[in-house]
Order: sequence, then structure tokens, then C-alpha cells
Amino acid sequence: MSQSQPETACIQTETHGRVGLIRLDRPKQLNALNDALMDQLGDALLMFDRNPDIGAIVLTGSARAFAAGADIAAMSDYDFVDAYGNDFITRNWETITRIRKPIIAAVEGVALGGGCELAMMCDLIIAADSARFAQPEIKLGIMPGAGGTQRLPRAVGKAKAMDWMLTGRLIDAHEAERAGLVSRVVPAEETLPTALQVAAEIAAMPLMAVIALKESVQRAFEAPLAEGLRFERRLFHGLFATEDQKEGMRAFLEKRPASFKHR
Ligand code: DAK
Repeated sequence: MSQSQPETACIQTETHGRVGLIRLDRPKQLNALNDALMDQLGDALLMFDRNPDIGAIVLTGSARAFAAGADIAAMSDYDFVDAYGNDFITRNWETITRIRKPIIAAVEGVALGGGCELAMMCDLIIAADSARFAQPEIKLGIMPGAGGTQRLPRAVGKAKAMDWMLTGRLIDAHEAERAGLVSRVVPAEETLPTALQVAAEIAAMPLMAVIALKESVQRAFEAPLAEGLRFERRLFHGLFATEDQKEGMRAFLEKRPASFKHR
């Protein structure tokens, strides 16, 4: 494992073999998301995405909070010019949606508002049994603004998304799993180890196929079915040009483990 921290760090980064780990680290504010944190998070994600020795990324917070939302103290006095003029959210929150390698959110404690939206921008969520999700913006006189009104209905369906967002109520990990928001619920102390183990499993897969698969699934949420199927087929065809396809199939036929080169 190796570690590095930026100055006035709001995040910590580590590498675990082929897995990049990013911890949100503003403990006094329960990892409330401010500009500095989102800038650092974007930089760290891009760094891992560019690194050929990294195959998957885990994003986590603390035992108490994945993230308690956008920093209310920072945005309480914003006017229209601050929000719209400075491109609040769009400017630096959505870097995560440009990352091509899989990102696993390991959620312990609360993931509220922008914290829940950040988790939903990841590719899958592994939740501690202590995790609590909510979109409580309505109680602050606003509404979800970092993708919640679009990603939550896609994840859990309209009825539950409306219920959760219009009441702002806390959703426990098991309800979130039943609704399809999270992929696995594990005991709190196993959350990060499980996420790292799942990420290591993914990072050992042939990287070109992993990236193509992620891109194709993302297309399912953006394109009509016929377009999505055509997109999938083209990427599928393209994978036959990779060394890892030759190796993966040869290894199967020779009854031995594959040795992928990620090319
Ligand atoms: N922002 C800033 N500080 C926060 C915070 C937040 N979201 N959440 C907690 N903190 C701070 C508290 O102020 C407190 O600071 P001190 O008083 O110690 O200085 C410290 O963290 C510990 O919090 P508590 O004392 O309240 O701890 P409790 O265990 O009693 O309660 C809690 C934990 C998470 C249930 C509670 O803190 C809470 O309800 N927090 C607010 C949660 C919330 O409403 N989150 C949604 C934020 S709104 C936009 C796009 C997106 C968004 C906005 C705009 N545009 C495109 C324009 C997103 C909006 C949001 O996320």
C-alpha cells in the first residue's frame, strides 16, 4: 500500500495493488462537500483513471459519514450569480462521470443530499448495515441538484424516488438494497474490506473489456434500446482486437488461468 495527501487535504488517497482508494476526509463537517473537496476528488479520480497500473477505484468516507451533503455553510449565502454564474456543481462535481474505470462507493454512516448523489454517480454501492441514505434537500427549501431527480428514479423507480425525495426521509441500508440503490449490504466493519476485495476482483479483469462494459451499461441510461444494443455490439466486436480476448479464450481451452495484459 502507498499513500499521498494534498496540502489542506479534504481527501486521502492510497493504492492497494491495482485498486485506487479515495477517502473523503472532512471529519468535523461529516465530509460535507465543498469546492476544495470536489476539486481534490476530481483530481484524484483523473489521476487514477490515467494510471495504467490501476484497474478500479473505491470511494469511501468515515464510519459516521460517507458525506452529509453539499456544504450548507458554504452555500447558504449563494445568490443566483454565485450558483449559476460560477457553474456550481457542474464546474467540478461531475468529473466523476468522466472516469472510465469502475468506481465502487463504500458507504458507512450517512450519505445525504449531494452525498447520496455522489454515491449514485459511482458504478455500484456497497453499504454498511449502518448506512443511511436520503435526499433531504426539500427540507432546506431546495431540491436535489446534482443528479438526484434523474438517477434516483432510474435506480429505484418513480414511486420510491418521489416518496424519498418529497419527504426527505432517511432510508436504511436494507431498504436501499431492496429498492435496488445498493448492490450489497455488509456488517459495518466489513464495508471497506469488501469494497476493496470486489475492486481487486474487477481490477484483475481485462481492462479493455471492463471499460467497454462500463461504457455500454452507461449507454443503457442515455440511449433508446436499439441504439444501446448497436453500441454494445460495436464494442463487443472491438474486443476481438485485444490481446486479452485471445488470451482469455486460449486459457479457457487450455484449462489454465488467464494471464491478462490489459491490452
Ligand atoms: N454542510 C455543512 N456542515 C454540515 C453538514 C452539511 N451538509 N452536515 C453536517 N454538518 C456539520 C454540522 O453543522 C456540525 O458542525 P458543528 O456544529 O460541529 O460545527 C457537524 O457537521 C456535525 O453535525 P451534527 O452536530 O448535526 O451531527 P448529528 O450527528 O447530530 O447529525 C446529520 C448528523 C448528518 C443527521 C446532520 O448533521 C444533518 O442533518 N446534516 C445536514 C444534512 C443535509 O441536509 N444534507 C443535504 C445538504 S443539501 C445544487 C446541487 C446540489 C446540491 C445543492 C445545490 N445546485 C446545482 C445548485 C446539494 C444539496 C445538498 O446536499
